[in-house]
Amino acid sequence: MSKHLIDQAMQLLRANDRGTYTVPTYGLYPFQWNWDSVLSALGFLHFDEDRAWTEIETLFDNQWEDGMVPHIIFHEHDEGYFPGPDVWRTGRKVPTSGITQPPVAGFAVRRMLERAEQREDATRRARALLPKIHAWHEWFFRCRDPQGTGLVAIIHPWESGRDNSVDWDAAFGRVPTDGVEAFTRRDTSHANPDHRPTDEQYKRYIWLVQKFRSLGWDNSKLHDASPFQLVDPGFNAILTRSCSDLAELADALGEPEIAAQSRNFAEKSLAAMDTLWSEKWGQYLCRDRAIDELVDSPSIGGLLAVFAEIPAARAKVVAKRIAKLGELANFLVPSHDPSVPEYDGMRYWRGPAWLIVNYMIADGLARAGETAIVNRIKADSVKLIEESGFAEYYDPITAEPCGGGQFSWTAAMVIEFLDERVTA
Ligand code: 9WN
Repeated sequence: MSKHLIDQAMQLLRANDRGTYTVPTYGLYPFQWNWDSVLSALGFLHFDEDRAWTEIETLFDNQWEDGMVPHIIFHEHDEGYFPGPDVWRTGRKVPTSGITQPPVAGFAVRRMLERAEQREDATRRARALLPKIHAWHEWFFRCRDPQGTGLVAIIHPWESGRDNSVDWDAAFGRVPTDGVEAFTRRDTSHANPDHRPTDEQYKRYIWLVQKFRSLGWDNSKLHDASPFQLVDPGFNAILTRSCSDLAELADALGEPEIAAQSRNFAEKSLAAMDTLWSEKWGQYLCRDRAIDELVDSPSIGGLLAVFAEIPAARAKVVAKRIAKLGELANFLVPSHDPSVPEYDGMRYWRGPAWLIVNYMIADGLARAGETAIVNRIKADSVKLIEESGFAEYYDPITAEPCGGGQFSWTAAMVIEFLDERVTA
C-alpha cells in the first residue's frame, strides 16, 4: 500500500512539474508558490535530487534586491488566477507578487543536504543558497519587525499561508473596502465556493494589495503603513526554526558569521514567542500588533509553534491539546478548534486539516519526544490520502476532500510520511 501511494505521489509531482518549478495544482494555482515549492522539493528529493534543488533555486532566482522572496512567481501568462501580475504591478522582469510567505527554506535546505546522496552537488548548491536564505531572514527582522521585538508580523493574510483563518477576522474587519477596483474572482470557478474565502474577504485582500502598490512596494514603508499587522506564532516558529537550521547549515559549510547571526535571530525570537502563550487554551495565540492585544482564537497557528524549539514543558501542553482535539475530530490536526462557533470544517483555513501543517507539527513534536501523538498525526494523514486522494485540504471529521485536487505539497508530504527516514 505504501509503495503504491508513494508511486502515485511521485506521478503527481511529475505531472505538476513545469521544468524548473512545480505548480501547486493544475488550474486553481497555475504559477510557482513560495512555500508550496520548497515543501514540494522535499518530495522530489526522494526520486530526483537534481530536480529538488532546481525547485528552490528557481524560487531564489526571483528574490528581490531587498532580500524578500515573493509568494508567487508568475512564470507564464495564465488568465486562470486572480489577482495576476496586472493587479500586483511589482515591475519585475519575471512578474511576482509583492508579499512573502512562510520561510520554510532554511529548514528544507538543511534537511535536503543531510539526506542528499549526491554529496558534492548538494553541498555546492546548498552553499549557493545559504546567503540568499540568510538575506531573506535578515529582511524579515528588518522590515517586518521594525521595533526589534524578536517577532515578525505579516501584513497580508496571504503571507501567513493560512489565508482566511479566524485569527485574522477582527483585524481584517478594520481593513477598508472603499476604492477597491472591480474584479472577477477565478478561484471559485476551479473550486467549490463553499470551500473558499468569501467575496467580502477578497475585497479586503485586494484593498491591501492596492495600498502596498500605492507605496511602490517599498518594504521600508509597508509594515507601518499596513492596518493589518499580525504576529502569528506558527509563522514565527517557521522563521525561528529556519534560522536555527540555517545556523547548523552555515556551521557545516564553514560560514561562522551567518551561523552566529542566525543563532541570534533564533534565540531572540524564541524568547519573544513566550509572550504569545495562553494558559487558557494551552497553546500559543496571535498578537494583533496594531492594537497590541492577543487574539483569543484557538487556531492551528498556535500549535504549529512546536516546529520551533519551544520549551519542553510548553510542547507537552501543546501535545495534550492536540490529543484533546483528536477527541473532537477524526483526523488530526483541524486548522481550527471544532468546539468553537467559528469552526467551519470545509472552508479553507477555518477548520480543515492540511498535510503540510501536520508534517511540521509532527516534526516538532517528535523532537520533543511526544511519540504517541506524532504517530496519530502521521496515521491520520495517511488515512486521509487513502480515503480521499491528494486534495488541497480535508474536512477533519468526514475526511471529505476540499479545495483543489492533485496537490503537489500534499503528495510530497505523503512521501515524507511514508518514508522511514522521517522522524518517528
Ligand atoms: C494565495 C498555493 C497557496 C498556498 C496557501 C493557500 C492558498 C492562495 C490563494 O494557496 O493561497 O496565496 O489564492 O488562495 O492558502 O497556503 O500557498 O497552494
